[in-house]
Parts: sequence; C-alpha cells; structure tokens
Amino acid sequence: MTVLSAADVAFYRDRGYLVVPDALSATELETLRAVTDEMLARARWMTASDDVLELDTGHKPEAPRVRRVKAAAYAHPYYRRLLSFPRILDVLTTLLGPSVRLLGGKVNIKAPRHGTPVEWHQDWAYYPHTNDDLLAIGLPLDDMGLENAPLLVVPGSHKGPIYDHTSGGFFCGGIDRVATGLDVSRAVAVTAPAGAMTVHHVRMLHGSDLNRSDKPRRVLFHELAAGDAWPLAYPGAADYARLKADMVVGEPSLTPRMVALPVRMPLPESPVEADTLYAKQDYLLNPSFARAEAAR
Ligand SMILES: O=C(O)CCC(=O)C(=O)O
Repeated sequence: MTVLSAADVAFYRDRGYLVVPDALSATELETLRAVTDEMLARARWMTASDDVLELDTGHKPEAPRVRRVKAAAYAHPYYRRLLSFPRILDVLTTLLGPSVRLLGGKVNIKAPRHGTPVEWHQDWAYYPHTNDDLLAIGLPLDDMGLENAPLLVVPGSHKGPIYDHTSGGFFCGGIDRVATGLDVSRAVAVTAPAGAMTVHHVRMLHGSDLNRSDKPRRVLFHELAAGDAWPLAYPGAADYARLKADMVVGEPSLTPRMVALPVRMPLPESPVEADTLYAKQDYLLNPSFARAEAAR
C-alpha cells in the first residue's frame, strides 16, 4: 500500500506538515468517538484531574469540562490499536522508515467557547532524540475548521532553530514571545475533516488558540519516532523493555542514528509539579494566546 504520493512526501519534508484524507473509515471514526465519550463520561463524578483525565478550567461535575485524555495509548486499547490500521501504518513507515516507536499521545479537547490554548512550542523541546525522524499525527474527532481552533503551524520551521522553552528560569514547554522575539506571522491553519489525519514534524513550531466557536474540537494526537532515534532526555532513555513494548512496528535499534541537530534539554524542571503541557504552560510569563473568560 502507498497512501502518500511522492509529492505528499516532498511537501512534508519541505514544509513539515501534511493532511492525509480518509485516514479512518466511517465506522472507525464512530468507534473513536464512542470510546472517547465513554472515557469522558467519568468526568461527571470528578472534582480534580487524575492520571487519565485532565480537567479544564471552569469544570464542574454538573457541567464537566475535560481538556485532555492523558497517555491515550494506555488509557484505552483502541487508541493504540488504530496505529496498526493499514492506512495509518503505511503513512508512518513511509515517513519514518520500517521501524516505528510510539512515544506518547493524548486526546486534546477544546470545548465550545472555551478550550485552553496550546502555546507555541516545538515537541522537540520536550523530547530531544539522537535524530529528528519523529512526528505527531492528529486524528480529529470533529471537523477541524478555521472557526474551532485548528492546529497552527509555521511551515518550514522544522528546519530552523530550537527555541528556548523556559520561562522564569524553568522549562515550561512554551515559547515566551517577548523573551524570544517569536515571529509566527507566516503561520497557517491545518484544517482537516473528522476522519482525516494531520502530521507535523517534531521540530515544527505549532500551537492553537482557544475555541471561539460553538463547535467542539477534539483531536487524538500520537507522537512517534523512527526505531533508531533514541531519547536524549528522560523518561525512556535506557529503558529497553519500555522502548520495546512501545514499538508499533519493527525493533528498537541498538545503534542509534546520530545526527548533528540543534538541541536544548527540557530543564531545569519546574519546582511545582506540572505533568502535562497545559499545566507546564501555565508558567509561561508572556503567552501568545488569550484565555477564555471562564479561565481567568
Ligand atoms: O491541540 C492542539 O492544537 C495542539 C496539541 C499539541 O501541540 C500538544 O498537545 O503537544
């Protein structure tokens, strides 16, 4: 099977992102939605985030608001299983090579007229590796249009520098627009219908706004690496059993492919525990996106 044309691959290599139509069948999409509804139903009894669900600002048990299903592949087997669907696997092996390892994933949920923004960042800042054959795929559960806070990317930025993701002296997983002089004037919106798949390179500058529309925006993201890309930062470095268990296809290589690339380690760690991107980015001194009214 070859889902991607040579032009698609050239586009991805040059611009750092891609939209793949019809990644999921209608039935697969329905299952993905049903699984997610089932995961989120529990929020009605929750007053604080736990290891699986991260509550959003303004959450009340009677009006639940969840912004993330954490560690998606471990939260529900279907989230992991869809990585082996032929169309998805074919895209992964075309872009990453014959062995592919899962790094992590989540379902990011932006409630209508709400939804915590994702500040500009590069995934590479969170998990630098020995080479940068890493990417994230996004599977929108809802049509992701201009109105409901689509993923924003800066084409070509995956070939540029790695930005400082610290603020106030600590790694906060977001880029301080004042301190770094961040310029995102060339950003484009990655719109995609439900059932399609987005792809963005690990060094891509990306983020997303709050959701100003009446429609939800839910996207399952999985992060993946070539089997010969070894993590430079914990967690995961040197945990062979974990690396092996996380292979989507092929074996982890014991001879990491080393490429000279710009790297910054995700340190120093914040003294306040912040286990997700949103929690870390709360410490960003100069955010780029406004927060929803209820979040203030
Ligand atoms: O939800 C989004 O729009 C972006 C997600 C993202 O970049 C992340 O969670 O790392």
